[in-house]
Amino acid sequence: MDLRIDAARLLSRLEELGRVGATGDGGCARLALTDEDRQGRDLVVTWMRDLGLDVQVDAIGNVVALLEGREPGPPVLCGSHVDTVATGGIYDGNLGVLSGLEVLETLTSAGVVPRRSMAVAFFTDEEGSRFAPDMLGSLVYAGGMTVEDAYDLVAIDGARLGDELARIGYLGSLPCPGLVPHAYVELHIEQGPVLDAHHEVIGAVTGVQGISWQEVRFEGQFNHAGTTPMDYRHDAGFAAASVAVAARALTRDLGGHQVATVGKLDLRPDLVNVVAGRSALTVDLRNTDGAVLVEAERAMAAEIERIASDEGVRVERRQLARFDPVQFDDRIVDLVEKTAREHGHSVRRLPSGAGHDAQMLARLCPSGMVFVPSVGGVSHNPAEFTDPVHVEAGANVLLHVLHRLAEEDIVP
Ligand code: HGY
Ligand code: MN
Ligand code: MN
Repeated sequence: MDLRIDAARLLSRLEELGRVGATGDGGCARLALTDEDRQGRDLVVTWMRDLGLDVQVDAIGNVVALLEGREPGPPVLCGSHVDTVATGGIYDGNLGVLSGLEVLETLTSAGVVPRRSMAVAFFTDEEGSRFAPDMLGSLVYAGGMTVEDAYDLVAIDGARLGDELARIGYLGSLPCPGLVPHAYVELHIEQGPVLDAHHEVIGAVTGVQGISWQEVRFEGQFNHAGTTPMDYRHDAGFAAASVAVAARALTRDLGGHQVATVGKLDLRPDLVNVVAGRSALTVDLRNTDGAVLVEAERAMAAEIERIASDEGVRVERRQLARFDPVQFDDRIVDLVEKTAREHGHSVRRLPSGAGHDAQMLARLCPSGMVFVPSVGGVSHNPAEFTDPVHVEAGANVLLHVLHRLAEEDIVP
């Protein structure tokens, strides 16, 4: 049967969900567990319920919507996330959730009852921007963190995760860790430049690079910007800026896939004529090679200590997230590549530079991802864009990969 998704329906839902938390520049902001996140969740749950899916919420707010299969047993699961960063586009995460919903709607409309149950999920706080670490909901789903520990996480705005989950009405009853799926496949935009630069349509994602997030706090001495001679200063602002420069230099020294980002930087009192007595910043280090990532962390720690000592400021570091590189299941990667080719699409194998819920599901079951191109490699930016033709291609590849997994005989 030549099943094909309804591209117009999918694209229209992407636009509609993108209007929730709209930032007025084509993007949207739905930080985890904010009112905007709740509105986005509610809209997607309404679509899930309208389709007649069995919708359940677990103890960390993950939502799983199930289409019953002909036979009992663990479902084939797909999904992603609907929370966004503050400068979010309309595709990051949303594409995977809405395409999964579209797959189930396509099967239902065609009167197809899959052999195995199939389900689409959205996971809580994938971005980790408000509550670190990222991929939090899928981490708890996979048993990588207890629900109790997750509830006590504190946001960058001071809120407690458990309180926010209850406040938005998504403190569910389904226990965590969650049900082990038969397999998990996630459709996502690449968020990088590779497919777009090579004019390829589908990415058969081989894995996810390692991620290390830390918060660095310096404490020096508030002082007068005019009267304090330079050799009297203990400038926490200079120390913070020096870490950003050192992080960039580290990527040049290590080369290869090493990336480093200082995304948050806060000076106190943040006034033009006061030497900053306190500063706080985040350092995001990533590498596809686990050993090099460890080397990057070691070198960064040494540089931070040197900077603090040279400036005569105190320093404290706190790990916010730490995930080793993940390799996806060869069988799933092969299936994505094969299915893409059968549909006449150019396809490339590549690792993911971004973190994804799939890297947590890979702890439980055979998992993989389908990428579609991000124009110009731009993401976490309102200008994030994927050609509608590629959206349709990715969702159709997802449909056929999931359906094959639902019908296959072998139990991995
Ligand atoms: O940070 C990431 O890679 C993802 O967007 N959470
Ligand atoms: Mn994402
Ligand atoms: Mn993201």
